[in-house]
This record gives sequence, C-alpha cells and structure tokens, in this order.
Amino acid sequence: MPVDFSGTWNLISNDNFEGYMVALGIDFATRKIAKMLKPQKVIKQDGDSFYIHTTSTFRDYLLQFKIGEEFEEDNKGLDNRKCKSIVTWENDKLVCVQTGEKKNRGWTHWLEGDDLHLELRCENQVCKQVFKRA
Ligand code: ECB
Repeated sequence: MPVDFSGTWNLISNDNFEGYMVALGIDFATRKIAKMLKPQKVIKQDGDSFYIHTTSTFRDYLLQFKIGEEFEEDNKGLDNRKCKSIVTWENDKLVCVQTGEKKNRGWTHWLEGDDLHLELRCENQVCKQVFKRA
C-alpha cells in the first residue's frame, strides 16, 4: 500500500455539507449545529486495517474496517441508518460503498500534497471536505 493516511487531521473546508445532510434526512436543528463544527479525524492505518475516528464537540464517530471485507455499518449519531459497507483501493484512493436505503451512498479519501481530502456522497449530493495535519 503506497499511501499512508495515518495521522491527526483538522477540517479546513466543507463544501455542500448542507446538501449532503439534507440528502441523509438530518433535521434542521441538527444541521445548524453540525454545520458549525470543525471535526478532527484520527486515522490509524496498519496494513489492510483502518481506524478512522471523527471527533467534534457535538458528536463523534468511529469506523474500523479491513480493505475488501464487507461489514455492517450503523452510522450511529449520524443518520442512524444501517448499511452494508465495503472499502477498497482504487489506485491511491480509499473508496467506500455504503449499500442501504440511500442510493449512491459512499465516500472517497485521498491525499493531495499534505492535505487529506474526503468526498462524501448521498443520492445526488456531494460534500467535499479538506483536512490539514494537526
Ligand atoms: C462526527 C462529526 C460530525 C457530527 C455531525 C453530527 C450530525 C450530522 C449528522 C449526519 C451527517 C453525516 C455525516 C457527518 C459527517 C462526517 C462524519 C463522518 C463521515 C464519514 O463517514 O467519514 C468516513 C471517512 O472518513 C469514516 O467514517
């Protein structure tokens, strides 16, 4: 695996998070709070095993997975929907497909320079987040 996402990352931009949250059916009051957050990600990458902890002052979300192994994801504290998720490499990008009630749901991580990029997809909405090393 040529790319190493390990590290502590701070959000610096968050385009169309609102559209993504609307697509997920997040209520207005929660969206208002969530939009203000500057989440941090702690990523630990060990071979094919990943630990991605997204934290904020409001909620936090922990995801652990192995490349190519489908798992049940419960999205607790996010939209609380369950889905079946699988993460694979597409060249140097980490691509997650989240199969469930919402169409076209998933995300992609990649590095650009020393920045961590994340595209979050749900239905016809794309949210683009960029993180810098803490
Ligand atoms: C956990 C910090 C954000 C808390 C937002 C709270 C309420 C909004 C509810 C739902 C919005 C959906 C997603 C929030 C955005 C980011 C959280 C993690 C997104 C994600 O799946 O990241 C992946 C890739 O890094 C690993 O879980």
